[in-house]
Amino acid sequence: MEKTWRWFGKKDKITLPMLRQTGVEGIVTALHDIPNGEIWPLEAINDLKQYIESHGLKWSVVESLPVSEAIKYGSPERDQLIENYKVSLANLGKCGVKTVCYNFMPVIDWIRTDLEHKWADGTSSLYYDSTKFAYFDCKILKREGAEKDYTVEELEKLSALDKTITEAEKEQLIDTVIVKTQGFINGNMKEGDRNPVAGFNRLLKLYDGINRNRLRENLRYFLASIMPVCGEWNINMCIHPDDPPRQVLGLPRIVTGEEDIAWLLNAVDNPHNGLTFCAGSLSSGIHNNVPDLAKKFAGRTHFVHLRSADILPNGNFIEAGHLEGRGHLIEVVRIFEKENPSLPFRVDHGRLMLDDKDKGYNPGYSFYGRMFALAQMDGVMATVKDEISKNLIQN
Ligand code: DNO
Repeated sequence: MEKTWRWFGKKDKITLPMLRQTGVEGIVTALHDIPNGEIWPLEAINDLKQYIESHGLKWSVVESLPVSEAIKYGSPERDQLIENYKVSLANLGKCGVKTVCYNFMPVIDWIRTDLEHKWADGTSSLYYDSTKFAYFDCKILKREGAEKDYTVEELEKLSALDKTITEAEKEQLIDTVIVKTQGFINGNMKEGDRNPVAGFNRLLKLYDGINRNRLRENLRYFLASIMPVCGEWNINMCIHPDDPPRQVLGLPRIVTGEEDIAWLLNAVDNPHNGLTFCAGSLSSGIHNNVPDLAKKFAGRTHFVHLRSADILPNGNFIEAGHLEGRGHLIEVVRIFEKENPSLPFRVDHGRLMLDDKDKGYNPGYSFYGRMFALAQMDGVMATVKDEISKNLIQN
């Protein structure tokens, strides 16, 4: 598979010359300065593409061309926003950038409650603590009726936390869930927002009355509208699974596992409607067997995220090492190398290690940690290629 790396543009402290030294072949990026819903101009796409190429790399994947909330909840402005999206796609197609990752998660993208969960060796990983998240929902957002989404046991743990949590810890939880994880990825939230909780609650309100079926229909509508442009420019759309893959904060999530993925690929049965196979997101759902899903959906996968999670007995999950956990990445690499060796993959989320923290990289997007994981995956890939050349892999 093609080795790619998520790079946040010219402002990223991890530069393209640094990436060249790690053996990266392709870049995954976006026009991060353009607000959600606005057209990506041809010149801006071309500029960035040339900049990447001037460093001996190529722009392999767009992650993400964000889908505006109005398209997700389906208000009348959606048609204009979809028209804009189509123009951006055509502009990308004209520039030869043909793989586009996006997601259809309402309001909030990936969810973590701790950015620096320590391992004994001094490195740290991202972490999801279900009690802290329930606390965020019931006591910080104070979402109406939230308590009914939790079990008695979960509510007891939440009350216990309420007795010990400090104001500073509350602030940190808000900063982690709303600002730090979303800010650099999802145009809804920005660093420096004065009152993130109020802004977040305003966004949640927009989804009153939107259930799973409505959200599915809105996704179908969006995909059916853009497919002709994707066909004309040979663009592969690849939806990112929900992270974690379950309903949260009373919001429906519709890319959580096998049944959802099968639904979405059939709902718009066009090879340009495909999947970002994020082994990490899928592995944080206890219902998912990641290698099985890879086998089932390899033919419609256009982009792969290699990372892995472990679910703990108390329901929390931690980002495991890339050779560990429920992602079973060795097996996943075997499946994709056989099915489509030209697929781009990126290692996703590395640990914080060495002086990653001092450099102030984005959560999960460390340099040394990701480079370490890339080396691991590179080794796996070389082994798998060798197995394939010797016909050692059985179907
Ligand atoms: C988190 C990422 C996601 C993903 C977007 C794709 O690190 O995997 O934020 O990039 O959801 O649209």
